[in-house]
Amino acid sequence: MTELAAVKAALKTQAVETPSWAYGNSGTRFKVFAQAGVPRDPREKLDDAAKVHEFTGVAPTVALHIPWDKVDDYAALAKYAGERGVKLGAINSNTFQDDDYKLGSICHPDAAVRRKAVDHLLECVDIMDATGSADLKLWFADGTNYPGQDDVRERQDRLAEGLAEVYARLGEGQRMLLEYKFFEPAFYTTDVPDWGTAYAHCLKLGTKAQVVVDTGHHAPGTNIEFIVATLLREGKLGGFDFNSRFYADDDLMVGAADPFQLFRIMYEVVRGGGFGAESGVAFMLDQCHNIEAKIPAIIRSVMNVQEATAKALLVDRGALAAAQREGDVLGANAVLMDAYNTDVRPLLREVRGEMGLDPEPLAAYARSGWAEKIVAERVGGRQAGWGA
Ligand code: LRH
Ligand code: MN
Ligand code: MN
Repeated sequence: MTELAAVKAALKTQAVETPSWAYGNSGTRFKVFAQAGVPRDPREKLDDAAKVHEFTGVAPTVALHIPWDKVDDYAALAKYAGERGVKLGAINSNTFQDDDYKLGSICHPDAAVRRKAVDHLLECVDIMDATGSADLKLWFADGTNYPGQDDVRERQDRLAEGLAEVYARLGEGQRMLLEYKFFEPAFYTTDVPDWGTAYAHCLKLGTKAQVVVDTGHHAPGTNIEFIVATLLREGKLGGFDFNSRFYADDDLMVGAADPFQLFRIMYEVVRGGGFGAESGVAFMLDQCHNIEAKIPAIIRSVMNVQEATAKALLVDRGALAAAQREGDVLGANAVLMDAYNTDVRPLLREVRGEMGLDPEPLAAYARSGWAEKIVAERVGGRQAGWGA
């Protein structure tokens, strides 16, 4: 195989998971601008996700958020997805929207609230059994707002205890992916604020516990690709929640704010053996499309990930290693920048053609009439999450 053929073959195996909540209405705490035609239930979210996969060919799974995607029969929901050519992916837990969670969930000072939170996580594993999902994605809004509010160390003990109970419930082939976030909604301490804390808990738990890097969950200026390289080296990178940010957890389209950062991350992924199904690294989007059309925005996001991946795969690793060995600072940098500055759009058009797809997913989606159909048929779309 020529090198280009190998790059194309790798791109055809790419899988980007889209989040059910990105298909619903969303907004800021100031206003949700409702869009016509948004899904009214989990099945309609899957219908839309199936369209993203149909036109991109690389978005075969859909993440659920419980209880936002609560249904009576999860096996039936998985079957419904399969009939549309997609599968259910990670099950995302939700321990942040009940009044009981004001002081936290799994780290709450009251054992009864901790019990409720852990029971929810166990229920999520039951759902994984029914859907065939491999990953339980955990994000905790737990933290404190004021110094002295709670015992920070004890909160870590409570976290470890709750996680251990859920870990013990995981079945064969199931994993727990722990997401960190440096602040929000808590403003003084957060119980899982960074990759180090997540890593320490996952290391204690065992091989089925891994860390998720949500690209929007770091302080400005954080070198995310270094974190990626380190976690991969330690065998603890479970996956990504991709999105982009200018300020905080903006949840904008991945690759929109800083495509160069996305490239640098994907280069470390490729370099560290994190690309490809056997690596176990899950590539998921975690975004909200507050003002832009949702399905095209998700298609665009998937394409942005593809472009960054193609550039990362095009890095001349041999030339880079040689320049690095020689201490050729500018030469090494130039090898990386050459790949980044390559226009990979023609290559991706070819890849899509070879996959039997339209080379231009956005144009093909626009021509398909799906947007008009859902606006006509779906009246009363709901907000992502709360009540959806
Ligand atoms: C938290 C988060 C987490 C949630 C999702 C809706 O900010 O990134 O992944 O589950 O947003
Ligand atoms: Mn996330
Ligand atoms: Mn987030």
